[in-house]
Amino acid sequence: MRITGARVIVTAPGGLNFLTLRIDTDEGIYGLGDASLFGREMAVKACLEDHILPSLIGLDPARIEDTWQMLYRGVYWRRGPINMTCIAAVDMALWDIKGKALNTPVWNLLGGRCREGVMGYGHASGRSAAETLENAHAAIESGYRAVRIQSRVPGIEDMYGVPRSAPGRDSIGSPWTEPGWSSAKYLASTPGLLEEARRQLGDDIHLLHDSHHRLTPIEAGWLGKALEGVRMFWLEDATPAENQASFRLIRQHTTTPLAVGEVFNTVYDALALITEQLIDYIRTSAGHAGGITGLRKIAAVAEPHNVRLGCHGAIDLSPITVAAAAHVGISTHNFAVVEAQQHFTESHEVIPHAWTFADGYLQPGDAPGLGVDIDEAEAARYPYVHRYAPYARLEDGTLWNY
Ligand code: KDG
Ligand code: MG
Repeated sequence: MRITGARVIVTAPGGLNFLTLRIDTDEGIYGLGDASLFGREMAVKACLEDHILPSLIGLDPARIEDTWQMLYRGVYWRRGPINMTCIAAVDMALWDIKGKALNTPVWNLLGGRCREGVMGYGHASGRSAAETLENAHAAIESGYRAVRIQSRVPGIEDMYGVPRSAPGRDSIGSPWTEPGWSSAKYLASTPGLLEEARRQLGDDIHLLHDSHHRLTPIEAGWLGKALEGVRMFWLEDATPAENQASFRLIRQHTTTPLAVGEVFNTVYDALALITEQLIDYIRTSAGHAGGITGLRKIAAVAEPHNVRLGCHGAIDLSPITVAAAAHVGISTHNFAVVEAQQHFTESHEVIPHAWTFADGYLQPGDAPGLGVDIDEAEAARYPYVHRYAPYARLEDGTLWNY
């Protein structure tokens, strides 16, 4: 079999941009991969179209590892979100082709099932603690066993992870600003929120929380310590991790489990975090960390260090990345959980899939390959939109981590 063509399909169902790579072969089998990268979509498209896709024509699609290494080692410029998202898309499409060619789901090629389902965590958020907890009860009633709890901090109008003050306000067109971040206010209210969540939701529900890079390492240590009585499943992205040593400081101060890595692209971004056991969960997704092959390399390093995978799965990652997480998750021993934020209805219509999510668990399905497709007529109904994450600023106007 040979690769005969490859192209990128851009669509924004529900207003979120998805880039889908389709690789065609001379045997009529095609594979799909997710190349979505929120806020930098067109850079990925250009990198694929101008630099990567021409080099794939004529290659044997069965040589997944060799192609991965060609695109990683072979190009001299390694790592980085744009490059690794491109590699991810190619890699997923090649696994999809291999599964279809062998008429078996990708999870079967990865070693077969090692669990009955992949636990997914839902989101519960609100502009008050009461609203957040009401939504958490609803998430549990809908079947979730694990829930991420985020509530607006009193005194901060707009912040990550909670409904906005003015629903019409959006990040379409140009970046917008979320002013007034205060770590002091956040630290004053967050332990109480999670204590109340534990009290109301009981001991059987896994509780998660995302600090979204807002804290300094010592503040993160304080928060982790304050949350110890809650027995969190994890505290996510407590501080930025470019400097992996930051997590040594947090670890010295708390036994609250730590998760990080949705912005990481390779195992090297997390090597010290994993080998020194500074974290408990690595959050890299197939979509942003070199595909199924990239994720497997991370899982292999993490396993002997008791670090488990807890993949990023926000709705700006397409249902194809969810499929990859389902196939890796069902077949990888140290896979713990996947973020299972529910996609818009339009996203499911544009990218139909064999995976299902019910009673808190993701199932990859039995379709050959990744079990995903793209309806190009539907996709064409949702043209690309310029869209960005907001800029966070402190109360004095200083730019802060988003
Ligand atoms: O594009 C960035 C989002 O996917 C990210 O901000 C969401 O932090 C996030 C999460 O945990 O889902
Ligand atoms: Mg996050």
